[in-house]
Amino acid sequence: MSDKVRDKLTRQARKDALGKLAGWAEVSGRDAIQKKFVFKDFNEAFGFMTRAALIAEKMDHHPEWFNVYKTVEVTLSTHDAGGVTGLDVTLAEAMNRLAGEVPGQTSCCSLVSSPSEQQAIVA
Ligand code: H2B
Repeated sequence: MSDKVRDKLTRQARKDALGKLAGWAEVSGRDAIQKKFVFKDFNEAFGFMTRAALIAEKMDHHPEWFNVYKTVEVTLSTHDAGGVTGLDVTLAEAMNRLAGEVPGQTSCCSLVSSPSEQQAIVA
């Protein structure tokens, strides 16, 4: 069964999605997107990772990430699809919300768990 959120985005769809994702950029030489989050201190960085991990696990979609002190470098790609899909865009949006980078939104999201319509919903 085809599951649209797990379908690889076209180059144009990826570009359009990135236009709405503050701070995210394409990875050169790889079909993936990345962002470097910089927090106030380690406590905030690790708190972000903990909250993001819970969302990732609910989505069954997991980030590649690297933490040093207050920075978290995140790379998102759907390994099963070999590139960026709707799942990566949804997780990137959720991470931006968690990091407080979407104005007017302090809380994060609940997840619709039906696989065909997995998406973050602002709480
Ligand atoms: N995370 C990411 N980023 N890409 C995947 O393809 C992926 C995943 N696949 N998390 C999931 C787990 C898959 O291995 C399990 C079996 O659903």
